[in-house]
Amino acid sequence: MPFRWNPELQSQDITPESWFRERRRLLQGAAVVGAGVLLGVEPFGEVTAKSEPLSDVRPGVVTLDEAQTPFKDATGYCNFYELGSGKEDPSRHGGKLVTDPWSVLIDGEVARPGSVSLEELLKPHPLEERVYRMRCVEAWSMVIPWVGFPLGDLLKRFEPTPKARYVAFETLHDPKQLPGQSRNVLQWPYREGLRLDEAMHPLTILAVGMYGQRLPNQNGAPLRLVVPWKYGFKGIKSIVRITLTEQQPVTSWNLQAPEEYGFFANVNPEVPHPRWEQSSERRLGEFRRRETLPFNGYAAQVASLYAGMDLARYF
Ligand SMILES: Nc1nc2c(c(=O)[nH]1)N[C@H]1C(S)=C(S)[C@@H](COP(=O)(O)O)O[C@H]1N2
Ligand SMILES: [Mo]
Repeated sequence: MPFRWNPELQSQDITPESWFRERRRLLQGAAVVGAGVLLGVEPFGEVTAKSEPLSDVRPGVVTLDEAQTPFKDATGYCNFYELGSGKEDPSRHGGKLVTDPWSVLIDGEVARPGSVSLEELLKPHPLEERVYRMRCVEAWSMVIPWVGFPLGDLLKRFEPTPKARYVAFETLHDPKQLPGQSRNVLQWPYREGLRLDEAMHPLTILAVGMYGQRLPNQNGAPLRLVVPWKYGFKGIKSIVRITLTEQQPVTSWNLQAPEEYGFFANVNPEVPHPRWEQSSERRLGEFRRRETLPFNGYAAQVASLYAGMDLARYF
């Protein structure tokens, strides 16, 4: 699947030095804004996010000219139902999740299936920073500097067979580490899926970090999916299994409420959720509402994947 970066997405000529300076500035800024959280709407409890800096992260080719969401908001206001259904639960209850050692099973329609330690899985993939606009189906949005690498690069290593048409993902299932799994809010493990061309798209990444640090548990440590043109629930956290399939896989939210959450879940201001509009959103830390953009602002890069499809039907 050949792909050329849209020139609009190319980052400016930027030296590593200036980039590191810029990042330090942003991180300091985030700390200051975090202290001023009274201005925001969400009341935050104690946010637990140990700082574990990642080294050898290069500036990515995709960036965004919008203010980054303060670190404290991005790590304190989360959805991770395995750690509770309140937005502050994941940051409070993530402490039992053991992310080292970690391994991922790659199976299904691949020539080289197997269970791989996280280290082995990451080894061939240089880490880069990608600043993405994120949009939750609940109509809040964020701008996050992820650290990760293209999912497609990983899939190619395991050699999808000609039968592979979809990719299915699963989160760890262990109620001792993920206490929310002792309640039947969803059918566990959390499951998500992509069509193979969506999975191979260069904007689709696996993230291991954010804000230059390892992912906090509440954000899906040690490995989570990020697909910036889709609603946040597609971004499955704490992945232990990646399966290439011939048939469209079952996904947790679609199973739970098929009229509300489709398989595709592309951000679409014209298709309301049955219980609320999707035409606008509120950025965490702001009061005003912003207009929601088709494909979350990534239409130039991804709309062609859906050419000819009725997006109101395949929502
Ligand atoms: N395993 C798992 N992954 C998940 C979820 C979840 O409950 N469990 N919530 C999803 C939803 S609804 C959103 S909006 C994003 C939130 O990611 P963040 O908390 O890092 O912002 O994670 C997604 N991934
Ligand atoms: Mo979400």
